[in-house]
Amino acid sequence: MDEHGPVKEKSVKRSNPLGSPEWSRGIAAGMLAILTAAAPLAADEVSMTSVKDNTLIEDPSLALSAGASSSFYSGRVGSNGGNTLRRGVIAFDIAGVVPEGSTITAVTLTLRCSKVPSGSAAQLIKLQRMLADWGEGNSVAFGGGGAPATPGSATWVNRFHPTDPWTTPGGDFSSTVSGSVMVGAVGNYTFASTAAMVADVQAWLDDPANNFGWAVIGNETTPQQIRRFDTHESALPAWRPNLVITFEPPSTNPYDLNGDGIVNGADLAILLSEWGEPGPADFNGDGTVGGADLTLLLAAWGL
Ligand SMILES: [Ca+2]
Ligand SMILES: [Ca+2]
Ligand SMILES: [Ca+2]
Repeated sequence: MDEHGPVKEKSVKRSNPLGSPEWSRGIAAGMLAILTAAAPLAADEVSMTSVKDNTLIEDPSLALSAGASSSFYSGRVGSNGGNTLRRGVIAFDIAGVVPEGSTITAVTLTLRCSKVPSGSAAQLIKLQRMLADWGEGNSVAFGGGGAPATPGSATWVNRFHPTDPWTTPGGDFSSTVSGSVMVGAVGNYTFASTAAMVADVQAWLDDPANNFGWAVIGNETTPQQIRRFDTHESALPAWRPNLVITFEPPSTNPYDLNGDGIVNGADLAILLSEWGEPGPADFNGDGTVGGADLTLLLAAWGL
């Protein structure tokens, strides 16, 4: 296309095969309308278990934890435990697994319920995004009562025992419920993907420093409706929490100017908007966007 060789800016404009910039944009808009049904993007899927999980234990000592246990609890215990609350906390290393710049399209979380109080009907279990960091520590408890908190463990009052308190005892988490599932008998339960869960995971990918995971909240009103779930310390890998993420990886095609996974009218519109000027569409690096760059983009059309 660039058979005219090096040209001055004025000549570049004259060589624009699509006419004036205004007319070009009109063509681009028309092409956009025609080409909106782009080829589907390739989706990838990864699964991972939690990197940390723990139980926040409401108790008089306020210094109990269970970060290294094979279970966490959600709900209110019975009178033997003083009718106190338990809240699960769970986090995943998203940025270590999903490529930076990806677009998350679906998220499901499967937890295995391992114990149910006798006579308890199915209970709603909710995910709510944690707003502050917290520690797993090394406390091992063999029941819902917890064990003395080791340094760095999350407790009811501290994010990291014994020095860093939550803003609100019981944990700092969003009031928005990102996802939920009814949990009845022992078995696997999957939180179906929601827009809020997708938004949470996208935010954790884009800003790992603010990835604190979810609180797993059970029935906090009625005692003895509590649920026990397996953690990543569970002996059986199949019982560990399993987060499945579907995502579109970032485009590696330089002609895909808007990064949506395909070269089409939207990218042409960007190129035309930069016509005669420097810009990302200056594919051949000669300083301005022109006919040679248009040829390169058209050669990559649909890819
Ligand atoms: Ca744990
Ligand atoms: Ca594109
Ligand atoms: Ca160029």
